[in-house]
Amino acid sequence: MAIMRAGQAVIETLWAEGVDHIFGIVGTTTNNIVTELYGRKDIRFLDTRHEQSAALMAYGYARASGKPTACLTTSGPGTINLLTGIALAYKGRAPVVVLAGDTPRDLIDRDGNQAFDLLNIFKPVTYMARHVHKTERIVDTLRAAFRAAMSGKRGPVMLNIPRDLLDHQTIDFTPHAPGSYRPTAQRLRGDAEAIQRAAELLGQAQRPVLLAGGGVIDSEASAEAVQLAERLGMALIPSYAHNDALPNSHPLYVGMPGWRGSSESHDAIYQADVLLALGSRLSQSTTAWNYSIINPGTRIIQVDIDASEVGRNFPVEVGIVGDAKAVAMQLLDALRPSARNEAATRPWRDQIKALREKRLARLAQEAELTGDPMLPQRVFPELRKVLPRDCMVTIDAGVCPGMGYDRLHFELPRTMFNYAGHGGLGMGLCVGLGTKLGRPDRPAVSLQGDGGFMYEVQELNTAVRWKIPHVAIVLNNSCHGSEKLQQQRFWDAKYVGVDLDNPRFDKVAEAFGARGFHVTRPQDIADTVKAALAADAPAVVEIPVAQFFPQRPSTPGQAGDAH
Ligand SMILES: Cc1ncc(C[n+]2csc(CCOP(=O)(O)OP(=O)(O)O)c2C)c(N)n1
Ligand SMILES: [Mg+2]
Repeated sequence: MAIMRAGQAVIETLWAEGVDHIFGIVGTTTNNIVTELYGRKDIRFLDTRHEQSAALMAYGYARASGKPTACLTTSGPGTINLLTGIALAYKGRAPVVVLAGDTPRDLIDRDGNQAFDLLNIFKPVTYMARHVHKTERIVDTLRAAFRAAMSGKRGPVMLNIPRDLLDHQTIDFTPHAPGSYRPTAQRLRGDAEAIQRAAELLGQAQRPVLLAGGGVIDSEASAEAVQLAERLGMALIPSYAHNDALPNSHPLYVGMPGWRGSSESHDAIYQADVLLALGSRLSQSTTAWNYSIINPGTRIIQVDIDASEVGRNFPVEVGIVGDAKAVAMQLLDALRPSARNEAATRPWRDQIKALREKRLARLAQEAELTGDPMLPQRVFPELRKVLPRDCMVTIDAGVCPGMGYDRLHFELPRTMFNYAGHGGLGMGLCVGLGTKLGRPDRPAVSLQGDGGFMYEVQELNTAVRWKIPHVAIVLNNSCHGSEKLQQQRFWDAKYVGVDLDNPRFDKVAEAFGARGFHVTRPQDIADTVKAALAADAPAVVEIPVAQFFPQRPSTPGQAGDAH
């Protein structure tokens, strides 16, 4: 036990959780915490130029590192500005702890300056939103917040702390390791009987598919997923935007399904007699929530850490509540006696191989595309050449960045990041910067359109001040392309609100003190991106691309057709 300033106790509690970055912007209500970081190197206040950016960076940090992180913002608008990024953390299951400094208690509920009902604003996008009422309760409420953020399905939480509880107050602080107030070993095993039934079903399957969801990434189950697939001859398919759950170079890997996914993966899923959805909620983006991708005759085994997701979107043959890795290991054990031999799985393995090769050939053909400005598809064969194996890639909303879902290859978990069913345009740059802070040992790029890039362009200043080596690749078609294409196809080309007039992004980067690159020829993309990565500094690579191109027919009501 030690008597210390209340703000210092907050920092020590965060530090015990391994938090080494706190994202935000200062305000009078939070100086009582932020000044405690004076002179500290082990835990830093990463000051952004907008609170939305702070929340987006925290999201990228938490997803890339697998660790919890924190935002610190002032009362009213300072905290409200976090909302979009916290909503992303909610959808993307990222443990971000929001500390909101509030007005003093005797000013609350009197319509005072910067006073809002923040709890009710944040409740729908957090797992826990709470007021602290007493100085002595700050530390245990903060520990409860970490418990909510880190247990089971992970996600953001929010604490509202009236400033008078912290200003020049002291606390009798006792340090505790996180394991003493929340479960830190979370290997929830599946029910033994359900595992047995699942193993029997898989053991007899003729055309099994393993659909690896976000739970495979969170529980680090990629190796077990691959072992299962190899044992049974299953097609390896990630759920939407979780391509990094599986090594894409594996011979059983087909491709990603869903709205921006590969038709070959749809072929494999539709043919499946048994689908093992491992750590997947069978989301709208992955499955369209109809039987256009999943065959009504397919028998589904669904594994999820959250019981409320099991059987929620599709009827299941076997539902298993459990940690993806633990359940995959149980299945491997249970399968041992009944595993099918190589010869029995050969015909399906051959089909998987053919589908895989078809997709790779389709993608390779795009290297032949011509046009000036180049078609956005033409960028991707070049990116595949140059992005390092461990490179973290953040994909923003927009039609051109979205081409990356099918076209980029991923090998390692926690290398692919996106808007995670939140759908917010403009997250690319800041989430990308956050990933680099969370995993400084890996290269980081973001992929965005001109529309998305301008949402958060001021954070180039943060990247320069904090020396964050990150490459923002901007596919510039001078329009909100995704919407322009919609207006062209479905609204008689009545263009409203879609055409953009941009500055040169490489020049903008230079004005901020970052490195700027501008590439117009496909053959120069690889070298330029390589140079930008080698610069070891914040960099922007602008690539002008065409507005229009032939599109795949889309079915009304297909997955993700809202944007
Ligand atoms: C916050 C938010 N506002 C608006 C949208 C709708 N929206 C989706 S994509 C898009 C255009 C994106 O333009 P750009 O970033 O240039 O990418 P492009 O489609 O041109 O490749 C818009 C406006 C959205 N998804 N999120
Ligand atoms: Mg655009």
